Amino acid sequence: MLLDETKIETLRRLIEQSENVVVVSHVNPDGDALGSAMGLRAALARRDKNVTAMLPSVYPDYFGFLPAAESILVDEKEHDRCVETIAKADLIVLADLNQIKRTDKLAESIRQSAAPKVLIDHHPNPETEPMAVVFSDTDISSASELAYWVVCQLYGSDFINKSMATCFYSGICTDTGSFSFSCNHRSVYEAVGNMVETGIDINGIHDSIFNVFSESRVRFLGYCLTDLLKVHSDIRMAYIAVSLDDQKRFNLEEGDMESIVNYTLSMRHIRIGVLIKETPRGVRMSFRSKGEFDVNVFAAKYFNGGGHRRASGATSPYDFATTEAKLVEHLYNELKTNAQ
Ligand SMILES: [Mn+2]
Repeated sequence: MLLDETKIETLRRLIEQSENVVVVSHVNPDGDALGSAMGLRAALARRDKNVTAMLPSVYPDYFGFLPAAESILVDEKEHDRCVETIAKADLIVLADLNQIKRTDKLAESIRQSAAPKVLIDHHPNPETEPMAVVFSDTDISSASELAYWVVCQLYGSDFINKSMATCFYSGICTDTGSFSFSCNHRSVYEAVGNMVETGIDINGIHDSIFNVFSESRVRFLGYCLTDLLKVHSDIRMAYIAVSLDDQKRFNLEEGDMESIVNYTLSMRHIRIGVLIKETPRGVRMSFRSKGEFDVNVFAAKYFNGGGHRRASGATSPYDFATTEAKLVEHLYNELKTNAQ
């Protein structure tokens, strides 16, 4: 993959002129948030930068296997330290996010900082105004893949070591659902092919990310599918709504619900799947589509959400019960003309 050489040269100069770099990703970080941020962190560290990886909120425990994961600064745990680190930064790299507001409570410090800002992302409508350089590609598998290609073009593929590749690969395999969507491009396999040559442990990475459930998490899945799953075959939609009480009953941990929405799409006739999750900070929604229905447009129109065409999310403006009712009502309104 060849990126715009002018942008690469600008980024190269910004990196060479900088000393203290902050790499930050989005709130409720997923594998791609961690993979892209930590891979870039490793690359900048190898360029002898004083680099700090930062996240607005805690990440799932099982990503602790990523190289240098223990060094990540988490804003919801150490807000003052994060603010101080941003204030000292002379370069800020934003990975896997399209809008600064996705850094939640870090957004204000980031906006106030005079440091040049670099965006590396694959979501639609990137915020360009305060950025010195923007690398944005909505067709690419993941921010991690894009970050990989940026580093490759900056310093050559030999510069990529096992630590960087472990991070980038983790982001790619999570954001593509283990290479089942958003990966219909040669570039992602080329990138992975190069990463394999650094000696990464593909088997081990998949084990660390996907085979990490507790017994109660597996039983919770059974409960979701047996008791909570609602199927609306006439509009080819299915959803699961999980209350806080349900989560307490099964002792769920951070990240335990990430992949549950995907089960809704595993039914042959279902085209749209939704997970509604009650949290102490509001009602979270995850949308998935395997048809022509753009869930990011729907999420934005009715629930202040956004994301990708086939995978998007929102924090609902309504309470738990109302969110469920509104979801069904709005989907019927949008889809009734196509109902079969
Ligand atoms: Mn991503």
